[in-house]
Amino acid sequence: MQGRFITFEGGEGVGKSTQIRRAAAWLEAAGVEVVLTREPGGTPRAEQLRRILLERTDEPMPQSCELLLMFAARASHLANLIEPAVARGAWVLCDRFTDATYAYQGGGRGVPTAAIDALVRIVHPQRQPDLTVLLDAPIAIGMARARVRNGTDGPDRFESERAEFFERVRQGYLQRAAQESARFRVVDASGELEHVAAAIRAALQPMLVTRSPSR
Ligand code: Z5A
Repeated sequence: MQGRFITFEGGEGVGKSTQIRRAAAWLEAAGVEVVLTREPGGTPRAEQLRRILLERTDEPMPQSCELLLMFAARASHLANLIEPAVARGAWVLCDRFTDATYAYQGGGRGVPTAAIDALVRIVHPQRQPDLTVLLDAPIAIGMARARVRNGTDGPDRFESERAEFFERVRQGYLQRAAQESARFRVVDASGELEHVAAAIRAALQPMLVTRSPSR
């Protein structure tokens, strides 16, 4: 089978992790080899970098440090997990990828798009997702869901940001989706879990129909 690289994106607590697991189970039931992964993270080294990126410490993290660590984790993830899996014909479902950098570091923090473009040219000039599912909902919904999920665990470094930050992130994602509309499917994530899952299956279905055996 032809390998695929499918990314799931969206703001804080919107339901990506929940929905990506459901999508994986649905594709596996259809006979697809699925590799489920996430960013930042996905391999031992990239997970170490994730811990550094998310932990709250007294040492402020400069924007450039955050940006470069995201791409350092991504480089390791691509080389050691994503590329080999796609090459052997698996469908890689990834919870966040470079669109998150454009939305969070670009839209949220104000890093110039040209700087992110430059790192894309270094780290994955040839690799783009085949499909990106953007789960979109008003930020109040995602933040409320994240609060319920976190329970007594405190927020991580990103979750501690203010509402205006997440609004800029949301707009950053919607702008990316408008610019690259052939690759994106924007799914309204504000509804019930099963409703959202059905919309995601509808977005994936055409790829399942057109998948071709590899030689
Ligand atoms: N980040 C970045 O800045 N730049 C980058 O390049 C990358 C990442 C790759 C970690 O990501 C942080 O890294 C992230 C951006 C930054 N920070 N933030 N914010 P993450 O993906 O691990 O963190 P996250 O955004 O907080 O996502 P999450 O914790 O994985 O949330 P989620 O996956 O979108 O939601 P969930 O865990 O599936 O669902 C949350 C709760 O809502 C849970 O209890 C569900 O049962 C419930 N839920 C889900 N769907 C529904 C519906 N439809 N109705 C009701 N309840 C629901």
